[in-house]
Amino acid sequence: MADGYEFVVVANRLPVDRTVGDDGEQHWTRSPGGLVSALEPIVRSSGGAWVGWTGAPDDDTGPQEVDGIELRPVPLSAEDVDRYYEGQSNSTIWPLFHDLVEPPVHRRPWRQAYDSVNRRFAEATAEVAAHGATVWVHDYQLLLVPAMLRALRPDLRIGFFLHIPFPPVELFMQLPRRAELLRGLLGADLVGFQRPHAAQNFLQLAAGLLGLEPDDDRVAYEGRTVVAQAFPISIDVAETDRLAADPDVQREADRLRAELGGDRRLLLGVDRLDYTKGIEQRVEAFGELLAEGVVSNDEVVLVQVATPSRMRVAQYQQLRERVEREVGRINGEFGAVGRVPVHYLFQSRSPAELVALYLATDVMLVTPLRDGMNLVAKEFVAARRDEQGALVLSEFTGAAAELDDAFVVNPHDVEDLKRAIVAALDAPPDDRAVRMRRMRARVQAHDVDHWAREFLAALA
Ligand code: ADQ
Repeated sequence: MADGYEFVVVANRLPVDRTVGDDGEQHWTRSPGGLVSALEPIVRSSGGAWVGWTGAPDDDTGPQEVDGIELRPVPLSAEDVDRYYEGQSNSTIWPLFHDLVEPPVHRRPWRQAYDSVNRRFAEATAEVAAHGATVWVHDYQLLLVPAMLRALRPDLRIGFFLHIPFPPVELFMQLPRRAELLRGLLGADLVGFQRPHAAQNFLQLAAGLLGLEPDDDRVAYEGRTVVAQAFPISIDVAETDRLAADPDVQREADRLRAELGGDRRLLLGVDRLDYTKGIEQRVEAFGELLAEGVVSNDEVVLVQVATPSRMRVAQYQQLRERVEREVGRINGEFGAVGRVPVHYLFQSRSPAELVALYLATDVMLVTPLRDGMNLVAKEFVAARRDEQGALVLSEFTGAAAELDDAFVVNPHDVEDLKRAIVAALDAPPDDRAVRMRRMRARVQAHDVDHWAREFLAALA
């Protein structure tokens, strides 16, 4: 298209996964996940393009159209992946923006790679966007892109959405070249966050670091107005509901329950294996409840499904080892032949399999130490058409602001975790149903499509 695209999404990853067919040819299929399913129809109907990395290092795949979306791959070398992605994005910015749950690592070559990859994303976007087009940039890997893109293309309308928390001023101030990162974001017309508190942190930082003068939810910067607001993300509720209503999925839920010991109550955790998700603290709390005899291996079972994630980063390998050791210890101490208290799956599961697990569950444990939103909590609620099942939810997730009918917990406090698990197990069915009904009403009224439209309306 000679004149470019009217709507461009820019994200670290393209919305497709590569598969190799029986014919040996490579094909691209849409990645699962709410973000892709929400944005895809908007990108397609507006004649849009998506700029991102294919996910494979040293991949020279050229531009191509998949399902009506123009894909513009930004190639990354193995060194870029190492420095920009695993380094600056996932070992510096990720832990710092999550309250220093792990110590961030600072390396100058990582920052240089982050700059140069962000510049390539901005250049690729400047090439494909039509005059006056709307561009939506996503997440912490691309904090510098809005300003770089504006310098190249002042005609564009630029939105940015941060999927993870935005830290308080005193934490952000620890970042080397903090003013440059902040100026990167200020290149956008609209900066969206999961929570109002994050938007306030951002505006306070603009005041403290650059001496700008915010007025309510906006700030004047270089002759423009930058608006900072919260747009809590959600899930594809209709798709989760469809799966939950599917007789095959329901049969699988029944099978899982029987397999785990039909009379045992099921506790479930589903997360990427990430130190922000509070998996260790959750397993530790369960271990203490067993040790104290508050629950027994005959009554309760914990299933923890943890998707492998960022396994080349040392902190993630160490977390994996700690979790596996603790699970082994608990099963060794409290298990019996053919019956263990913790089933730990270091695996990714299909959406249908996850929904079957959600349906089989008595108490869902979503206990991150810090999380921008947490979609698992919303998926669990959307799946429970039977209005049963209880949700234990960390107050440090974005989701807790919306789902305050959950059993809300401070996951840093193992005693509080234990209290919440027991309260959720002991809650009478009608109390659980009242809580679940309220949470379902909230999630149903705010699905991911609603989120995308609100953001784009504010940007327009
Ligand atoms: P994540 O940190 O990845 O997302 P989350 O919001 O929970 O966290 O989303 C995880 C997704 O992966 C969910 O859709 C879940 O179903 C899926 N998933 C988890 N474990 C899985 C498994 N074992 N197998 C298969 N799928 C699994 C980041 C931010 C969040 C924010 C989202 C969206 O950290 O705070 O909610 O982006 O903005």
